[in-house]
Amino acid sequence: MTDARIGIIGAGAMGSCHARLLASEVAGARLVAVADVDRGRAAALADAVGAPRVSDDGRELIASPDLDAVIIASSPETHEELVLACLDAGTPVLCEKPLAATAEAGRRIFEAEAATGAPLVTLGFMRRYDHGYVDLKRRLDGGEIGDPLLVHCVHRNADIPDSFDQRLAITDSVVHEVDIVRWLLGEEVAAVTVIAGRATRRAPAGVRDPQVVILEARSGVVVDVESFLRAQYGYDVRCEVVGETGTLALPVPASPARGFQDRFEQAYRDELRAWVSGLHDGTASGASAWDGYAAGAVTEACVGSARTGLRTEVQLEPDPRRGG
Ligand code: ISE
Repeated sequence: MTDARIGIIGAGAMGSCHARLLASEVAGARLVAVADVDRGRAAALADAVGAPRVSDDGRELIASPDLDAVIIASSPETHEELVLACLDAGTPVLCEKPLAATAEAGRRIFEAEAATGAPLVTLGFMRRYDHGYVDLKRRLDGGEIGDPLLVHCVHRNADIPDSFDQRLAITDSVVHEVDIVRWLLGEEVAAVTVIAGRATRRAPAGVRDPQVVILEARSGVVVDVESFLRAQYGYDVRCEVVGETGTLALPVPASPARGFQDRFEQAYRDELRAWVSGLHDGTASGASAWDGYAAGAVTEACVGSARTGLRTEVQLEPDPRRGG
């Protein structure tokens, strides 16, 4: 196959990150169109990376005949409609998280994809490509510490925009731990509890910052996630798995990263490379539509628990591919 022709919807931070990586660091793909509701922003990005076409309408981009695949990096409430349009067109799509605004919408996408008979949807959970996490999973799966018992996670951002609300704190940020823990442990989350204590003076109005999210996996493994959105000193992501006979942890860098694009640049690049290579050989890699739906069901339970203060069970439909 010649270069896969890619269109990007959303010319904000993540759309630009993907566009730049595609243009300079990913072989086998060519960016041919950029769409954004703000046409000027789409044009500026298209210009910067040499993409020939610009649109202010994501659906128009998906309908164009000269595309092999689409990246969706527009705002979360647009994801369901756009992913479904890609599925209608039979076009592979890499969608930034969340898969959809609600778990129910995620389920609809999963079902629509199953009806096409092809794994067309990939979710942008880039941490699955981070060398530290990949190594941790390899060693865990290799039995190095026996069965996992506990997982301790830390997810600190130096800062987040004032527009962040309590829901986004979970669905935009903690969702990464939800996915990576499901992936590391190879099992679903059964119940969650969200606890907020003393808030930083800098917490945006209405946001519980920092907070601790407890995830209980079906096997009984307990995961604690510290989410701190305005930690100020830098971007810091940690993970330690405690097993029967030892522990495994992500390497801790000598100094904290500036932000997530800096910390996870290698992961974003490898995620795109794997996706593009899958476009060529017809295989799927990375997080699937099911993973997007399952993560959405867990974050929905977290948002509920943060509101009620109660331990909340995750409402996840049985996975038809595994019978449960
Ligand atoms: C952002 O959207 C991300 O995906 C980052 O990885 C995360 O650290 C940040 O909290 C989110 O807002």
